[in-house]
Formats: sequence, C-alpha cells, structure tokens
Amino acid sequence: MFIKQIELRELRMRLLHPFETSFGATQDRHIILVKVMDGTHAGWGEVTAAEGPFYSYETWETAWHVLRDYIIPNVIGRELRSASGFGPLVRGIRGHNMAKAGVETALWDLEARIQAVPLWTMLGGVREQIDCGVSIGIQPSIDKLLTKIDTEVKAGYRRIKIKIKPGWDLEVIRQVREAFPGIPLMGDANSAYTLADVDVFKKMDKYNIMMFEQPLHYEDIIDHAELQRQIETPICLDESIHSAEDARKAIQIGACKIINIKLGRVGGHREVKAVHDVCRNAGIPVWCGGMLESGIGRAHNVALSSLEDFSLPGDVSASKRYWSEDIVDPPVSVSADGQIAQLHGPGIGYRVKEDLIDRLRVRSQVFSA
Ligand code: OSB
Ligand code: MG
Repeated sequence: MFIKQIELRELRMRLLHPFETSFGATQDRHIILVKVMDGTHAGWGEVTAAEGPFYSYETWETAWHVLRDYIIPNVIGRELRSASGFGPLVRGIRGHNMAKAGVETALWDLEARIQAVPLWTMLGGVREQIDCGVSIGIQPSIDKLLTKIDTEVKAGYRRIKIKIKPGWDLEVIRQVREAFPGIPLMGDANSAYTLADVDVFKKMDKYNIMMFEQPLHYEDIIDHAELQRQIETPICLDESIHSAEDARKAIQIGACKIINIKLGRVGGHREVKAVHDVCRNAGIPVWCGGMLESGIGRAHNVALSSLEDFSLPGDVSASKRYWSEDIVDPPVSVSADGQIAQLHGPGIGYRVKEDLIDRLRVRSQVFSA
C-alpha cells in the first residue's frame, strides 16, 4: 500500500441527548475523521479523543496537532506491506493512542478494501452477530434513569451499563435492581473513587452486578488489585489499559477479571488484537467499549467485536441512539434481540456519506506524498 494522500476533517456533531459521566457532560462532539488514499482506494478512520482532557489527556485539538506535526509526516509517502506496519513508524511518539488509531484504523479499512474483503474477517473475527449493550449516563433523577433503562431493555439490548459516582451509586443500584431484578447490569465509575470507598463497593456486592468498571484512579492497577481482593463483584478495567503489556500486568496482579477494549485507547486494531490475545490466553473475557463515535468509529467497533474473546455485550449500540443522521449508510442498527450483524462488503462495509461529512465539516487539511 502506497500512502499517497491523507486527509483530516473535523466535524461538529450534536448528540441527540447530553451524555454525563463522573467527569462531566458532553453534547457537542468534535469528531476528527482520517481518510487515507493509495491513489485507487480510500480507507476511513475516526479519532475518538473527546472535547476536553477528562477521560484521558487527549482532546480533538491535541490529536490534530500530533497527527499534523508528527504522525502523518512519518507515514505519508511510505510503502506499507500491511496496516500492521504502521506501529513501527510511530513507535517514537509516546502516547497519543487515539490520534494514532485514527490513521491506523483507516489503514486497515484501506487494506481490506484493496483486498476486497470485509474488515472483520481480515481481523480474524468469528462472530457474524455481536451482542450489544448500552451505556446510560448519569440522569437528573432515579425515575428518569428507570425510564431510560425500560426503553433500552424493550429495544432488546442485552446489558445495561449505568454510570456511577459518589452519591449516585448504592441507592441508584438498589432501586434499579428492585425495578429490574433480572437484567444484566453493570456500573462504570470512570475513576471517581479511591480505596477509602471500599465500603460502598462491599454494600453494592449483594446486587448481582456483572462488574464495576474502572472504579479507581485512571492510571492505577495496584489499588484495583487490593479492591478486587476485598469485593466479590468482578472489576473491569477501562482507562488504565493502553496496551497488551498493561493488560498482562493488570491480570498478573489480580487488578481485574474483565477488560473493556477501546480501539482509540490502545492505539488501533493491531493492539486490540494483542490485548485480546493476552486476555483470551488468561481466561479473561473482554468487550468493546465506546466513545460516542460517529458511524465510522462505530463500524470499526462492530468489526473488532467479531474476535473470539469478545464474549460479553459491548457498548456498541445503534446510530439512532446518538445521531439524528449518521455519516454512514446504512446507519448501524440493532436487531430486536440486541445484536448487530456484520456486513459483507469490503472494508468497514458501510458507505461513507461524504456529502454529509462536507456539510458538517468545520476544518480540513490534506497531506500529499
Ligand atoms: O467510560 O466507557 C466510558 C463515553 C465517553 C467516555 C468514556 C466512556 C463512555 C461511555 C459511552 O460509557 C459508550 C458509548 O455509548 O459510546
Ligand atoms: Mg468506561
């Protein structure tokens, strides 16, 4: 693959509903898309950095800067045997995995389109249908939360994740369990607690929660191992895991029993596969996390969720939960029993609506070999 041209586009897209986590709320997304061309075909990727440095240090602005000044100059004009040759080209750039993943995932899409095969089969996927869950943000009241859960359960979703934070935890979980005794339920804290809060986790233990996601500090594994020793409910790590090496160490010290894999957080499909393999070999189930993606990032998430060890429902849900009109055609849709079917066209399989992208675009830059 000759990397002849790379285009960056920044879009502004408004979520249908604001999304609130323990670190803040979002409604207006700044989405950076990456289009990579070899002269004949084009591949698409999405940068999942958020609007501010709150989930991680990356933002759409740091991603644009690192892509323009460091990542793209190392890649443009190169001849790559495959998309997995991208990693070594950017090894000297520390961190900025979401910026890297924007290009890396576009290269996988490009390679799959050149070979005329679906991305999910090129990745080694085996799941023709993936199980879907939803992530429900912090709500103005418990009643509103119960209504939202009811809607999503009726829509067929196979697992409900609610966001928790100090003061929006034990009583919320208690009431959700009372209203929905049997649903697969989990809580995501986005690092809002410390080990001093162990008692609240012990109290939530009795509500049959599938897992607590990232309860403690966003870089920690040591305290998570201590918390896991003291509670029954499995801990799932999100923020703390940036690589297969991180996963190996976390598993080795008992910091988690489940891992949420995010394409942006680990830097692309190649590292997703490496994290996946470490987890599979250790008997640790994984699931695909979400970052409020547009259809392009969402399509990549659907494809990677086809790997064998993605045995738990992910945060990969229908386009219509987020957007009045998505930038891919067809929009990502979920069946009445909570699954997304893999498509069989080349690459991500979805058509990219460039006309709509042009209308939503607020900035763009073209890099040529
Ligand atoms: O922690 O999983 C998270 C959204 C933004 C930042 C972090 C997280 C999330 C979600 C939403 O939980 C997942 C989605 O629906 O895309
Ligand atoms: Mg999370």
